[in-house]
Amino acid sequence: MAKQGLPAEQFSGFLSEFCDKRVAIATHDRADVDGISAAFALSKLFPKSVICSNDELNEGARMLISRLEMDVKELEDLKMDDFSGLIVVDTSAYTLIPAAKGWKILCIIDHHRADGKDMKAGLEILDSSSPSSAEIVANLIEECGREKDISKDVAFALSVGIIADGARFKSARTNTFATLARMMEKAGAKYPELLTIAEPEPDTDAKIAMLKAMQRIEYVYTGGYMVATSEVGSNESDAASLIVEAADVAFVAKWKDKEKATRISARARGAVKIPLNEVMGKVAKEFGGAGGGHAKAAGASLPGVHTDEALKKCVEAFIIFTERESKN
Ligand SMILES: [Mn+2]
Repeated sequence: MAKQGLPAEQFSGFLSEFCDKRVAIATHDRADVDGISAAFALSKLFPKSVICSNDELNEGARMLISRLEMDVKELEDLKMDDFSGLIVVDTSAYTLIPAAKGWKILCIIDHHRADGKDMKAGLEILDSSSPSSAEIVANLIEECGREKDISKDVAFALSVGIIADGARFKSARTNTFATLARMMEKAGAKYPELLTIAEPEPDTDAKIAMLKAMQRIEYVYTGGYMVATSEVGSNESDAASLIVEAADVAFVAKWKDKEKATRISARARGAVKIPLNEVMGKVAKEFGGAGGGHAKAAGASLPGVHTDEALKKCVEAFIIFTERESKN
């Protein structure tokens, strides 16, 4: 049953109930620094906890884990019966963390929009106005009076998470800067140092993927927006972020041979009024896939659909939204 009260009060109650218990703390597959830093910070409040992720990590997450010598296990390798349950951070959708199926979900902390949400927990702290899960977790720990548990390392991790997930502060609010300043102070770290992990140098393959994405761009001007599409073999989200520096909206597709599905990464500039998470949700629904995310950064996984058809559908769905928007 959903608990009443302010998030920090609810979380305090949750802490006193579970701090002695063995809990697993997991983030989504293809973990990023936001998810990993939030899980790492929470793990300090639950001394018997285990941090989990699958081994497909992004580069920043890999760097953060090794720098702070985190012990990260595969959720699949844990014996469910040894634990009281699972805390999930930075997602609330089983499609992004399939290994969570069957687990008792004790708590969800997430900043994604609720479209793709199909997980339920006794305690759910969801704030889609927060640019990162790291910001939510930093504030929760402070508000429950557990600041002492924000060690130098935890503050370092949370700083990196806040910097990494906010699209270079495009989605920041006053609290983002205030929280980041407090965390950086505690971490004693300089911004350039944090940035090397928050935005790691792309490797050669990533650079090639991004350049190829630019060569393959097609674009259409519709509903007042410049909409670009492209296709890559990897780094689709990096490519989408890059393309949207010039276009208003970018849809970048990648065919995933293993899953026999097209993965779409969608990005929009700040002024775009169409929420891409809804566009992705609509496209995913048509193909029986999963889609969602944020208004300006969203994604979808479309089983059995080839990249060109998937991209065509993304643009069509986007146009439908612009037509609706112009009627309002
Ligand atoms: Mn996040």
